[in-house]
Amino acid sequence: MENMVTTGDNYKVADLGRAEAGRLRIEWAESRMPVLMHLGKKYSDQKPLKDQRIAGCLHVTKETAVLIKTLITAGAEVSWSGCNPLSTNDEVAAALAADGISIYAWHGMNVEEFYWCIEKTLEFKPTLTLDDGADLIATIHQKHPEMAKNLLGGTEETTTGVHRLRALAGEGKLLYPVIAVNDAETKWDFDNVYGTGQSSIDGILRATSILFAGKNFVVAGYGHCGRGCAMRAAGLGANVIVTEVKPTAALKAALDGYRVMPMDEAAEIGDIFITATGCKDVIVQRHMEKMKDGAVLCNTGHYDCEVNIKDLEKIKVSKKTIRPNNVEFTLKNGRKIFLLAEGRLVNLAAAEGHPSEVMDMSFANQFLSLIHCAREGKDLNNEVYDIPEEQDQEVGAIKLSAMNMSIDKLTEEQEKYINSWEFGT
Ligand code: 9W4
Repeated sequence: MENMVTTGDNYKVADLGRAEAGRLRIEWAESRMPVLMHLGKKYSDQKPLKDQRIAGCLHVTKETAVLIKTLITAGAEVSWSGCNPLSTNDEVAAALAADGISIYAWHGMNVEEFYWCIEKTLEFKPTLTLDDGADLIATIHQKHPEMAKNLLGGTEETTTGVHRLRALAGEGKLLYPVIAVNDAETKWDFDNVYGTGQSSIDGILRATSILFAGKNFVVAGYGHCGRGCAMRAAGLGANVIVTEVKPTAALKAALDGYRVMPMDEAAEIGDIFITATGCKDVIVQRHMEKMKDGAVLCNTGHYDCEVNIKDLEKIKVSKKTIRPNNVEFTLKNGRKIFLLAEGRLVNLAAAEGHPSEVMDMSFANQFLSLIHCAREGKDLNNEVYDIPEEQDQEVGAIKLSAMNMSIDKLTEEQEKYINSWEFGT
């Protein structure tokens, strides 16, 4: 189907008429993102991003809109594209375009259109870049290397993007400095546990509205995402079972109070299954055939291959969609299994991803890193830099203060004690 789009001088979005609804979404996110709002206020006079042109390639969501507006408050000009054709919220994109912000993003665009949008954002010759997945930086390196001379620095939001950039830097081919926002403690440690944890449960509830209390909730994989899901499901009264392949991870699950067993055993007793491993074929035919009638399957790991959907298709006699993101498979053995969000990430497809409060910290790191590049970029090398510890602690401190919580401070004597080799036991 041909995409319906509205085009202007500096934007291309699905439908400008949806701007008002987008404004309400953005307003809501603003009320939940105190760190960014604080930083915006702090830098609104000083305008450390004055004369900076930022090209961004990042999911067009209500939270990203708050980041964009904060960058503008700090003096920047921006031009934006979405980093995933399915993650753009068309209402939010319309609100940004209606406010005169340069944005090229609409839900469901094809690959050609995706790269066209990136090219459009490069037309205004950026001095800084912001990436999620490194597609913007890759485009600059492959198609417009001459632009690097104007670029003071860039930032990268995700693990995958940071991997790509470290590989580029490893070959000595990175053309300008980049800061790995992903590796900030206030990003990855909170996104994965609290963000994915809550939003995955949210996705399951939106797609099913089932009661968690008293159910056997099986989590495959006890990394940060698995731990977040287990913690929140337990909070709702579910009996959590963890399956693992790594002894130390399994041990952590056991000592956190959960039952640990192989998937072959868990398959027989689970009511709800969620995969969070990053690996494929975690739930396959032999597991599905053992499952109880009414079992719910979903995934919050990397891809849609953790639950082997081909196997489920193979052993079904019929299937029907019973509500959004919930498909009932009737198996040859007469039992029914419910697959959520087609095995894709249930927290993104059936819910809204990380809550705004969590994105607040990731995006505060983006904001501060771009200011750092604007100020220091000329003196940085063409390397991938980590977020400095002080920045992590600054973001954490602002968040705590917004939550009305104070903490203790080391005395000089305590400081000396913990930093000295002289005091032994
Ligand atoms: N969103 C996404 C991706 C695929 C996808 C077919 C209907 C990631 C991080 C943030 O990837 C993201 N596929 C969908 S919906 C959908 C959504 N389908 C597939 O069937 C639905 C994505 C970062 N983030 C948050 O987590 C919260 N605010 C943010 O900015 C956003 C989106």
